[in-house]
Amino acid sequence: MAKTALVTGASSGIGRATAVALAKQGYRIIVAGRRKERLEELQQELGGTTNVMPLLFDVRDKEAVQYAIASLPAEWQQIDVLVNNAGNAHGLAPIQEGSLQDWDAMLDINVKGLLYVSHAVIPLMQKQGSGHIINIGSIAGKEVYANGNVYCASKFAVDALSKAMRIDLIETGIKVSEVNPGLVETEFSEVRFKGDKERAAGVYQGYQPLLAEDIADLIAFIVSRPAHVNLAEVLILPAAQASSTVLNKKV
Ligand code: NDP
Ligand code: 8X3
Repeated sequence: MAKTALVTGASSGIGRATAVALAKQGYRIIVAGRRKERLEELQQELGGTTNVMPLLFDVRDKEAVQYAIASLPAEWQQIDVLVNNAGNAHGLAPIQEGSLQDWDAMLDINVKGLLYVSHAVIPLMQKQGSGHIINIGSIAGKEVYANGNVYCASKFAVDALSKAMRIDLIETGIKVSEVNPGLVETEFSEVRFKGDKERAAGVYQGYQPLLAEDIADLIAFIVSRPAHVNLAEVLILPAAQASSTVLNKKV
């Protein structure tokens, strides 16, 4: 039977590209997100390649997460790969000017959402004695930058949780990897700047940012290693980026 991957945040950016890359590797894919039409469109697109199951839930809603995973047909409950990708930055402001709503969104989605999905999927992986969890962290979880405060904190939490999961799950047969991208051109900045497309586009001008497909290729590589190998943590940057704040931008 084909292996199954569950990708959260599959309606856009890195998650969408990851679903496509894993489908090409022969995985059946559970594509999760809130935007139904986007997920159904992806299901159509991949229909000729593999079986795709759209799964609608908001990762902030623990009951909805639990219910969605529990209601999967039995043959889809053997989840071999979980890509904990759903997440975003909301706002970019000094801590003294931060919005409580933005802070709640980032901590609830990026940290608690990742925990809720993991809590629902880990027992299924434990039952089968194998699995691979890929958490999408960020360079923002390695280095804090000006005005990044709570987004950075949420990604530092993903870093801590990835290390902690690797330790706690060591005897279960479940591998845990963490992928930490630098600047990737997706809808990320549009969400961060609340729909301001011009400001968002400016983030990626003057250099070649990473593409969502670059991260997807890496994830496909990580899950295709032999059983005894775990690429535990990878930092992946555009060639023009040296750190969170050092960017060779020609504008
Ligand atoms: P996008 O905005 O393109 O995609 C974000 C995805 O997350 C969407 O599919 C969205 O789906 C989903 N999502 C957001 N909120 C929720 C929610 N409450 N419940 C369920 N799903 C949700 O951004 P990226 O692809 O860039 O981001 C993916 C991950 O990569 C994030 O964790 C981000 O922090 C991380 N990252 C991004 C970088 C970048 O430069 N772009 C760099 C480093 C890390 P929907 O709206 O349909 O629910
Ligand atoms: C996304 C990359 O540098 O915008 O995590 O925080 S950055």
